[in-house]
Amino acid sequence: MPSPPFKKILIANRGEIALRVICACRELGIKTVAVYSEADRESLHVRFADQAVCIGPAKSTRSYLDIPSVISAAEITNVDAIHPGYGFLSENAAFAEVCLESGIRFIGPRPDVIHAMGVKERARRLMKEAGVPILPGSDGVLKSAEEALEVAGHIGYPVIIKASAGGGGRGMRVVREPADLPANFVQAQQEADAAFGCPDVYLEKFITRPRHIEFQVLGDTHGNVEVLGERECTLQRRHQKLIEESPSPSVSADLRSRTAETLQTALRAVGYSNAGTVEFLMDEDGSLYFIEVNARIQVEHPVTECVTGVDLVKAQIQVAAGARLSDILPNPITMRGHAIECRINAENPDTFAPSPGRITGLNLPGGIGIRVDTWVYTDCVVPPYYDSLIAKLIAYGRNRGEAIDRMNRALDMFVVEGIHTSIPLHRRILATKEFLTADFDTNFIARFLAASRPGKN
Ligand code: MV4
Repeated sequence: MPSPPFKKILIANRGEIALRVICACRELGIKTVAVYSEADRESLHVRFADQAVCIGPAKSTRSYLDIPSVISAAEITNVDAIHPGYGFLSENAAFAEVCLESGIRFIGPRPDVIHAMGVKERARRLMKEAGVPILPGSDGVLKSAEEALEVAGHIGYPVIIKASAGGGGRGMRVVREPADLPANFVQAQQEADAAFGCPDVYLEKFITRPRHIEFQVLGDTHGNVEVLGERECTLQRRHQKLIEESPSPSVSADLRSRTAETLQTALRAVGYSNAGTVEFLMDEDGSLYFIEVNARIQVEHPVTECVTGVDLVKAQIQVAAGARLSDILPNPITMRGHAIECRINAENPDTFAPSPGRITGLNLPGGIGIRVDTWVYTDCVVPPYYDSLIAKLIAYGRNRGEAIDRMNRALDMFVVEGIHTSIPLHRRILATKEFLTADFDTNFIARFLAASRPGKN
């Protein structure tokens, strides 16, 4: 093996993504340090890391989100780099800055780029300047309700007001007529200030029945950016994705290559390095419009790995250590086959209430075309303090039909006893004609649940 890019990496996360990073490190010959809260003492990421440091109590603000605790653990164990995973500190520019100041490589974009992408209105302007299509809307932050009325009058209703510091569906308000705009504008500002400590809001044309499509990007520290196709992430409930796939059934080869080319130029211009995701909405005409950039590895990255053959986490580590994309990626990057991911959550499939507790029986499916990224095992305890994701079930095949067949049989053979999971919900969704024909928009899950509620049907 060539000499490893780093000697030792700390993983500032928990759950399946912490294990996913450990897998990449082991293949690269890199030692690992796990950090864990008191609730995660028995976790597999603790067991499979070379070293582990307890960084605080169960509550994440006092453990996984506590910057001084994470940095202390990194200094005590003398790591070269920190992988933040997703969530927690992954898009915290101040954390990335502290890492660098402490002489620890942060496995992600530069702090200034993380910060720029986190200011949604600024990311929107940057992408527009770089030639990426955006929705009609305000040119930056709205200064007053009067300005909001003028812009909305110009572009036409409905419009959506978004918090510049928001993202992922937080801090948004749909306005359907001018009479409702002034009050919503003020409330949106107040909510944004309360939630994010910043009252800035901007406005866009509201797409009523969008599809959510995101492009995977990867940049190195030498100014090169590559695009690794897209993912279809339309199937969500309350901004929580349920099922993702790659390629998107609604993106043509032509739209894919044109979008990839535009993104490559745009992200080079902003100096983007490491893994990232560029989110778009697709309107009913099939046009894509930029909405935001996520400056991290995402939960659903495995579907891209399945169809491109690229280990994205390994690539993140390699580019953070200074590798050139031309030395680590296939040329050209191609997409082959089809992959689908079901997020298996510890929750009641009818009420969506969290279902923490002990897993008393477990069978993980396997076999050809199946990948399971998980952190659970028989007799483990799912704590109530964190997100409810217990496993990602990924099925891939030569085409979408084969991937669906494999997903169905893997869901049937996936057994979790002792807690409730979303497995039954996935089986119902996969049986719909809308899923089979990929004829859906972001409102589909809500419509499906309303139509199939117990009592109805
Ligand atoms: C929108 C929109 C319609 N029009 N923007 C939600 C998540 C955040 N990233 C952006 N979101 C939306 N932005 C305009 N101009 C509808 C949504 C939206 C949504 C987007 C993707 C997936 C699911 C969604 C559910 C509700 C609303």
